[in-house]
Amino acid sequence: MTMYFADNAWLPQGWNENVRIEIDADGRFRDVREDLRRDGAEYLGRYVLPGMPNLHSHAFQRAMAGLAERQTHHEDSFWTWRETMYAFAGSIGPDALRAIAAQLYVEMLKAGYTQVCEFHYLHHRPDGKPYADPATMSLALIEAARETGIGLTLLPTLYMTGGFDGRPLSERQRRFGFDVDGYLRLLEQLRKMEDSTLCVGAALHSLRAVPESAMRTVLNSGLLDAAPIHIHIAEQIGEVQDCLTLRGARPVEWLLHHAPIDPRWCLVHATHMTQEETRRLAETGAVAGLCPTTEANLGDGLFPLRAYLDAGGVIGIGSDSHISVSPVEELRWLEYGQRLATRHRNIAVSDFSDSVGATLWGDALFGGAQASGRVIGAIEGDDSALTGAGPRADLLLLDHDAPLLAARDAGCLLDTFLFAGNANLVRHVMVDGAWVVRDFQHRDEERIAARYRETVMRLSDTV
Ligand code: NGQ
Ligand code: ZN
Repeated sequence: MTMYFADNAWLPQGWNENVRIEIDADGRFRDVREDLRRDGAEYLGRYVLPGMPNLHSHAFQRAMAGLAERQTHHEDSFWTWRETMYAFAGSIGPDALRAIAAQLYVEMLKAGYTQVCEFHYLHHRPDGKPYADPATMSLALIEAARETGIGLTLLPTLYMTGGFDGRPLSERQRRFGFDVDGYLRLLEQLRKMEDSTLCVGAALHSLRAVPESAMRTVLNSGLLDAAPIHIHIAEQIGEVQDCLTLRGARPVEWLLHHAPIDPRWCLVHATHMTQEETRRLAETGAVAGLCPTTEANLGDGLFPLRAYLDAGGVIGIGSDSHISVSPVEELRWLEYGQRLATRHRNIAVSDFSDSVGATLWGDALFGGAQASGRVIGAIEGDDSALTGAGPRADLLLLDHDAPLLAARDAGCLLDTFLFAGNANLVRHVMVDGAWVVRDFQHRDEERIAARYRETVMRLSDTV
């Protein structure tokens, strides 16, 4: 049992002063109370925040950041980027995946993400044949997460067709493909590995890649019960048009009609929605998984944030293609996109807070935790003293020595952090009760970076 003390901590109702945080030997919050004296507790610092969940990641794509920013066609688009991405994906085996993911997870932790949802579809060998153990690539991600200490929500992804018309997978897509039975066996195998830092959910790659009957079989399999279910949806206009043509409805509209959308679901992107879809999605309590830096990078479009928040919608953030790995940048882009489009300021505020930074950080914590499964996303005590299992102790400390944060009280701290924090302000990070980042350094960053360098050097020889 360790007792910590912070001058200010972000508790479920917002900032509180003089907070004592008790963490038990199992890495769980036991008791959290404000307005107390330090009384011999270990001093944490001035500003303690819950760790941020990253609700959408394709880890392997981190190693191609910067390799798709040159014109390949007169009208480069999401679809031409996807060809570059597929070519790159073809070079990644289990060792490379582990090395890339571990480096990425170190960067995530240093930026303040303490949980990552891996939307994982790189299942088989590049030629499409399964590995001897069909979970080989999933296991590489689990190992990478364990090495770095980040919490992982693994979302093995069902991918079956190359488009709404049910066409077979292209050659480059073949390694993503599973039939439903094989997929359910993989889920079952991985579910057995769950522990305090590993949660296994499920993902349907997209309506393009999963036929309706397969979707039903997975949803009715009884394997998912309370597990999170993620799906890519309505990211591109082309997808909306194809869905209208072949299924007679827009993607979000179709999904709301044909699947039991509820708070277990995370709809990734949900960029292109009518007002009606926006309101109806918000009413389900599902999470809209927003990935603003990737959506900007790929030219996707802008999510209808104000209308969705007005309807009570839940949001979270993901770094997706990892063109950027920073919750600060995701949330800043989310707000700036809206400002540029509407020519107004201070869009993401709520009845609870007029601060954009506090609203966005708080909303993304809540929705990110919901999309991650069993993570709480809050610093709070164990109400159920009977179970003895409080929320997992994940937190981060901002660098209170940074000149930028001088003369900032809690009221404008998150606004300063999100809008002006370009140099990283995340100084220490704890996951599951253990320090993984201390004074801006991850506990194993040199070894992991050396292995990453070697790996990508080798890849660049082969691609
Ligand atoms: C993915 N990424 O699965 O990695 C997708 C591209 C697709 C994003 N949508 C492939 N950002 O959607 O078909
Ligand atoms: Zn994605």
